[in-house]
Amino acid sequence: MCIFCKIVEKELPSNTVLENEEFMAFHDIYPKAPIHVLVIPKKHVESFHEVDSDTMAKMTPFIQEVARTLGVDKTGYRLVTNIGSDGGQEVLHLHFHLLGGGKLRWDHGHGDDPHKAL
Ligand code: DGP
Repeated sequence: MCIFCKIVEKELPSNTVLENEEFMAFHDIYPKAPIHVLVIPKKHVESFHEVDSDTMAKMTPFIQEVARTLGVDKTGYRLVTNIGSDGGQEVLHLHFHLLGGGKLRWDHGHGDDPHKAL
């Protein structure tokens, strides 16, 4: 069972923000922003590339509700999902990183050179 499935099953603890029958949102253990929450479907889906459109259609309002719960819906936030090896995905269970709590940097320190992203 993957680490996020264990969180869903409460075999591992998590600092949960919001949960319903199908989705869960909890604070990232290694936050990269003042607010860094992971939003996942409870059923195991490896990544965004495998998710079906019905799940995504239901996940969208859930993520919006998470943003409202965190109080970032008016100020803004960033939603990121890493996919596969080149995308930097470490946990192979679909998750959206919801980042916020202040004005986030976007240049990642590499200015205008796209190759410096590698
Ligand atoms: P990614 O690299 O996109 O697969 O991001 C995985 C994230 O999951 C990373 O930011 C750290 C977080 N993470 C890993 N293990 C745990 C855990 O056991 N609990 C929580 N809350 N977050 C975890």
